[in-house]
Amino acid sequence: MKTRAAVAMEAGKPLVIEEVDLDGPKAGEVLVEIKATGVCHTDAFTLSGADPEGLFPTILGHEGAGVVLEVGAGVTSVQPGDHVIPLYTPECRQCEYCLSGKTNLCQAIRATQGKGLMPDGTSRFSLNGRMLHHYMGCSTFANHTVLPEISLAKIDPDAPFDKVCYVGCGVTTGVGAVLYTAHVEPGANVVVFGLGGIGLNVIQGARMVGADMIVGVDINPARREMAARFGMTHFVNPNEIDGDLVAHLVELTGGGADYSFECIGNVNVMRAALECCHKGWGVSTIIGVAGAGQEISTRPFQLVTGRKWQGTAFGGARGRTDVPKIVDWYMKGRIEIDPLITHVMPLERINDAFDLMHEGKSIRSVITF
Ligand code: NAD
Ligand code: DAO
Ligand code: ZN
Repeated sequence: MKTRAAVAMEAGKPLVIEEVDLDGPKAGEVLVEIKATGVCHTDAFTLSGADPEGLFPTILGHEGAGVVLEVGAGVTSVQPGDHVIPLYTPECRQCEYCLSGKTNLCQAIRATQGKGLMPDGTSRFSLNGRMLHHYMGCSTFANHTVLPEISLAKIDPDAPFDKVCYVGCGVTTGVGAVLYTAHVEPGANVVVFGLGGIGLNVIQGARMVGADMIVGVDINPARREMAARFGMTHFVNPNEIDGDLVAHLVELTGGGADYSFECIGNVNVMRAALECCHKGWGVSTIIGVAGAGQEISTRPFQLVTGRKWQGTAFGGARGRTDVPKIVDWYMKGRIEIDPLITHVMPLERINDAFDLMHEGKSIRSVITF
């Protein structure tokens, strides 16, 4: 079939809207009509050429929602008409990683997904006879895409596509980091570095579990209002305080954070996030993705004295199990999404969504088909 897609022909160039060819689903695969997709920093990171694993030409996008149109042989967990969210972290429920119960990093299709291919080692997309790579196993910047069955979460059919597409990455990453990775408990004090599309979801996750003090740290004062709406109790702009940021945060929290989250991708901030944690028990979770080749450092005594450093991918969420629950939380009003979607536009304007992101003017832009 033919479908409309925004194609990244090469790094550093704007996306081009094309009618591309899409082969139907093979065994274990599903054809999905994408109804809406968010535009995330990770798409921009890959498009910029800074992603060492970036492959071109490709169809980017990993934060979508849509409807199942057709299933390949052997598919049992979804059927035509089901509403779904594509998962860049699949959940096969059979691999060593899934069965461990200790991680959400299913490895069932890791090797081929990392090469921009379907599990059989081929691509379903092409343009004028030239193969196009899949992206993060999703390629949601296309009106139609093909995914493995294990990469689809079936969701409430009443959930609005143009809102819950954000659960495909940002919401789950932020809220999940609080619930599934850090296991923040009621009454805890929490410090969140970076109040963008991820950090604001960490804030609302912390509010949802009943955290006491929720401190937001950002150099952009414009982020203060939205963060307060999502549950932030104290705001710190590193450019407006006297002296050392870590000392300031330790004093503000009465000894240090029980939990801190780095939601920027800055290795210097990652260090501050660890070191503002409480001696003896503070846990710092890295969410931000740092540039290729960058390294983190601290004095080992920070760890010897009881602080813990960890990271999280997709908020530690097991996609097929947890994503439908997060959509239900939205439908029941336990979490908010609508105010975070600051811009909605058609596929033809997708390059504007990247511009708004780079200018810091959007939290999330959503493309509707
Ligand atoms: P964003 O640009 O929307 O937000 C970043 C925020 O950090 C902005 O508000 C900015 O003003 C602030 N900031 C920048 N430098 C700062 C500094 N030195 N001190 C304090 N604040 C500073 O980005 P986002 O979409 O929220 O993504 C955040 C990070 O999370 C990115 O690195 C992204 O790649 C990563 N990410 C990780 C996962 C995962 O699974 N681990 C998933 C999605 C995104
Ligand atoms: O299993 O080795 C692996 C890779 C898992 C990739 C997880 C993605 C990490 C977060 C990147 C940003 C996502 C938008
Ligand atoms: Zn698995």
